[in-house]
Amino acid sequence: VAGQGVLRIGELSRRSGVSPELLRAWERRYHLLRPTRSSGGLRLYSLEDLERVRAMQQHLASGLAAAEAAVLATQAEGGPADALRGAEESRDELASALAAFDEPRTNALLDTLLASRTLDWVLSSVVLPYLHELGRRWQRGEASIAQEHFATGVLRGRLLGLARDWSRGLGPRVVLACPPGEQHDLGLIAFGLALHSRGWRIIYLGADTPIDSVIEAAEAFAPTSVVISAVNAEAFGRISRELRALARGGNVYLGGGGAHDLDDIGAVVLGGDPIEEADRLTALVNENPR
Ligand code: B12
Repeated sequence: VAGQGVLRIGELSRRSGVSPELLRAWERRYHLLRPTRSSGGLRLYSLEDLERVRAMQQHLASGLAAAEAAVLATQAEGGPADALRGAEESRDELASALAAFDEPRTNALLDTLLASRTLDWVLSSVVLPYLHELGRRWQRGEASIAQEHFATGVLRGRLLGLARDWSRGLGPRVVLACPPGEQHDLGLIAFGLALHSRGWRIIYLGADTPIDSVIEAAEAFAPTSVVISAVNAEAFGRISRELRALARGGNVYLGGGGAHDLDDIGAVVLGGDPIEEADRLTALVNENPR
């Protein structure tokens, strides 16, 4: 149920990466949070509260003062029905603009969405579902290779635009890469963006990275985590020996469609979508800071 309290302050803090003290300050100063009370008088926060905290973090990261960021974070919200309609309409509009090779219309739509919604929402409600649907249409022969290449090119460019300076900050560092031969990096980019909005610093090596280069980066940057992603399990299989050695460090994670049946490697599989796994990795690291 929308607005219903389900999270205690500690859980809200873990999921957002914001300390309980700061959350309470935002609640007091800006009414950013609207907790309900449990029968025992405990404050309970809703998923909408979590959304507002994320919006606040994104506006702060883009350089706004806290008071301004709070105004935007509390305004951007629509009711749940609105949000649903917005998502479907936005996906349809994105699909039709891209199918028509209309880059300006695509960019204008994305500009509007990014100005009024959180990045998490735009990724998980519009861009990622659109890419899934594009993949299905492509497999059924309903989208041409030209349309698919055009669409993924435009979206990849936009996502990397949002990624500018994502290596900056003070949070935990993560190295992101696809294994040798793997070109599919859109999921990994979305994951990097979701992590960055949760405070992480991103060292992005991207598609088709030699495993030796991943190892070198892990040595050079001493990242909190290393995440490797592939659509195909064979891409992991080909480098299983090196991965197993790397995973002895205890901080290696595998994501994407190919991240299954990899028990012998000793890495943690991030089997969900990029946004929920960004939450999970953030929570794991907050529980066990290295
Ligand atoms: C876009 C695309 C391309 C683009 C990639 C652009 C880019 N920079 O990423 C280009 C044109 C380069 C391409 C090339 C090829 N592709 Co292609 N491609 C696709 C397509 C249409 C969409 C993939 C995508 O980005 N989806 C969006 C992501 C986010 O969704 P997802 O992959 O389903 O991932 C889910 C989860 O796994 C998770 N996730 C994904 N990544 C990550 C990362 C992390 C860290 C986490 C936590 C989670 C996570 O999130 C998603 C759920 O929300 C799919 C079709 C499909 N059905 O998926 C084919 C598809 C993946 N491609 C395929 C193939 C075969 C190829 C080619 C071999 C085609 C060819 N003959 O040239 C080449 C090979 C390239 C290579 N060597 O890697 C096959 C793969 C089959 C397989 N399992 O092996 C697919 C499934 C199409 C098909 N049915 O044939 N492709």
